[in-house]
Amino acid sequence: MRIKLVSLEDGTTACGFRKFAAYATQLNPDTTAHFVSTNRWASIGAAIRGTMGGKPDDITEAQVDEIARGLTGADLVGYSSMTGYSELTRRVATRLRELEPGTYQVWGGIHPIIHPQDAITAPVDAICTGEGEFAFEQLLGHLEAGTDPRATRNFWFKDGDEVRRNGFLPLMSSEDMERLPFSLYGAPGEQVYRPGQGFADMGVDDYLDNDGLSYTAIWSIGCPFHCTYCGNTAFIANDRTYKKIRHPSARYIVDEIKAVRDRFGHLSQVSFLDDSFMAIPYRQLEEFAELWRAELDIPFAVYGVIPNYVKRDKFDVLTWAGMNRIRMGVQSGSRRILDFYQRPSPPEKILAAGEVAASYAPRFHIPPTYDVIMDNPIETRQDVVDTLQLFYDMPRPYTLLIYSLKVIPNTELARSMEEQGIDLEEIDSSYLWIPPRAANLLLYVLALWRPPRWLWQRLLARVRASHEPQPLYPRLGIALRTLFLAKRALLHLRVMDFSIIPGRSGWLAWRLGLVGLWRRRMWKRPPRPAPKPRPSRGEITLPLADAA
Ligand code: B12
Ligand code: SF4
Repeated sequence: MRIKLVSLEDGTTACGFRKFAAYATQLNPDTTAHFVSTNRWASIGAAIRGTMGGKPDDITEAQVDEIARGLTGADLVGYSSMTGYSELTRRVATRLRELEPGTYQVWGGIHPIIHPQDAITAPVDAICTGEGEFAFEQLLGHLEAGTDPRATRNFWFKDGDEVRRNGFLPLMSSEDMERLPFSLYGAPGEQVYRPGQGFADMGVDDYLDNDGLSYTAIWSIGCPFHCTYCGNTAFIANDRTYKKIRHPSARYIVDEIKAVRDRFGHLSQVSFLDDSFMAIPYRQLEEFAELWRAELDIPFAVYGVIPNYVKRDKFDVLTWAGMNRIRMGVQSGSRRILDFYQRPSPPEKILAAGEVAASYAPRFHIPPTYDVIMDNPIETRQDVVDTLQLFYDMPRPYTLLIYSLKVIPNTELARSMEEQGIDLEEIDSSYLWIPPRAANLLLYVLALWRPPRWLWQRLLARVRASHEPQPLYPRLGIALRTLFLAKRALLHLRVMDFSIIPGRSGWLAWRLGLVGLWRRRMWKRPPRPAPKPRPSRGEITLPLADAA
């Protein structure tokens, strides 16, 4: 069977899609993976303007046609996308249906999991509402045997005018994950869409444009929390065991990265995007650290750090192994808004976690990055001031990733906003744009420099509640963001880290031996922490995630 899989997420990172595609290729070797990705360099201008990259609706009808034509000639086409790319997916599926009405079309990925009621209205035959691997294996078995696939779990099917909503397969266990092939990355036949040219073989430059010298990995899946704005609310509603942290062995993830490095000698840094990496118990992190240091010995960053799980012993052993950066979710400094998001990380926990995180920088780490969500229409002026004050008080150094609230449909936040009569459409449009209001600009100021207290109080006087009409300062916004981005880039370049700097510059530094030289001569790491005594026999060591 000829299968074409396509990730429409405007980038080639697509971790879940790559995992799924590796399994699908193992099942059916005549499978190719396609990526729709615009040039990352183009997004630098957007970042300065305060937008978050290209908008999928900027893709013209001619380009949609070109993408769809590139997907013809297959028996089955499988799409993968998040909600932000759902409209594009719908447009491509519609065009492909016109070009080749007989192609079996399936849509998987985050959007059909979180909002299946919407995804199933696209002109596709089925949507995948859960983990793809084992479900797709069953679906494929039916299609190959010519039997009716419509009872396959983790899928909804079109059945004439009706929709057949099947239940879920059990979530994969850690043992199941251990048996999965490594994510597809740099495999022969990977295709990337180039506007005006259609799909072409992916080359090293495409990987460099998307990931720099870095590789994005996911070791564990799951998060014990349940913040209302997060897709987790939908995953947990589908299966409560999603709260448990599941992951293959440390051996597996280290081997996955070694396999990437064998293919791409330039690989010099890894970013872990697990939802809750630090919730993995200490022993398993220690085992990971030992293998990492012995067999890879390159820097890695940990994203998705939750303040409640910031523990010095874990930081020590991971930093000894090579951790050089963390990214932590703060989201708000207002207790009221944190409660509204049902986020059990109150300001005092955030400050305590910030104390630990900042103490590793700049000696061992690039300053930590904190995520913050602004422009929530239910925030009062005091809530906004509380957020700004938290970052004013936060131990330095740090940098920020500032987001404008985007309400993901079908999450608990979407429901509670609707109950309060908030216009979600209005919030949706602000997601790709961070309005240059006083509060948002003050965050950029804080990421650059802490003003003296007297000046800070005067600046705070300009802050308004998010829903209030207020002046915008677009020119100042551009100036501050330019400085902010330049400072971020410098913090990385100082340690020859090209994980957030796409393109050939990092590759050149690597080719000239500068990356390796810096690592051998300049990279500082703390001594190995003393091994903790092993639990005595009979002691119970179970929890899938450490207690919060
Ligand atoms: C890694 C990650 C990223 C990475 C890589 C993107 C990626 N898709 O891998 C990066 C950093 C680029 C990223 C960016 C963003 N992300 Co993100 N990201 C994640 C994260 C943490 C893990 C994704 C993952 O790998 N999960 C594990 C894998 C195994 O699961 P999976 O992706 O669902 O894949 C499985 C199934 O869906 C299925 N499947 C997938 N494809 C297909 C295809 C077919 C045909 C079939 C049958 C099955 C199938 O099989 C897979 C394996 O079981 C998730 C949170 C989460 N827990 O999922 C957020 C998440 C996906 N991100 C989210 C968001 C909002 C974003 C941003 C918009 C944030 C922002 N404001 O900038 C950007 C979008 C950028 C872009 N260009 O797309 C939201 C999406 C919500 C939604 N409804 O769309 C999530 C759910 C987090 C949240 N807040 O709730 N993200
Ligand atoms: S801690 Fe992060 S991943 Fe976990 S539910 Fe909250 S936002 Fe989602």
